Amino acid sequence: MIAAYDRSNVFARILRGELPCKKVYEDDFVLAFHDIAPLAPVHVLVIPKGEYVSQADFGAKAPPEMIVGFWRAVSKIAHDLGLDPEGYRIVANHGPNGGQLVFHFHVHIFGGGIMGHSTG
Ligand code: D5M
Repeated sequence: MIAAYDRSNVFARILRGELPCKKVYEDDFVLAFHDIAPLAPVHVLVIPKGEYVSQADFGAKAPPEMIVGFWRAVSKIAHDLGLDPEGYRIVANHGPNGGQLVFHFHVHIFGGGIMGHSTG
C-alpha cells in the first residue's frame, strides 16, 4: 500500500535544505546527490523538485516539461559522471514490494562497474 505524499520524508527535507546532501547536480527540475549507502562504485540519486510519491505518481501527475526535464537530467548526470562509455543502470523502486524506502520518487544511477542481473 503506497500512502499519500508525506512532506516529512527525507528527500523532501533535503530539497528544502533541512538536511545536507553530497550534491552532484541541480537544475529547475531535479536535484541529484550521492546515495548515503552506495551499492556500486558510483551510486547517485536523482529526485524531481515536486511532491511525487513514486514513478507512477510522477508519470500521472507531473507536467510534461517536468517529465522531459527529469529524464534529460538523468542522462546528463550519467554522462557528466563519465558513465556513458561503459554504461550504467537506472532503477526506480516502486512501493514496498519494489523495495522503495523513501516515498519521494527517485531514480538510482548505478555505475563504475559491471552490474549483475539479479533483481535483488
Ligand atoms: O532507496 C532509498 C535510497 O535512499 C537508499 O539507497 C538510501 C538512500 N538514502 C536514504 N537517506 C539518505 C540521505 N539522507 N542521503 C542520501 N541518500 C539517502 P529506495 O529506492 O527508496 O529503496
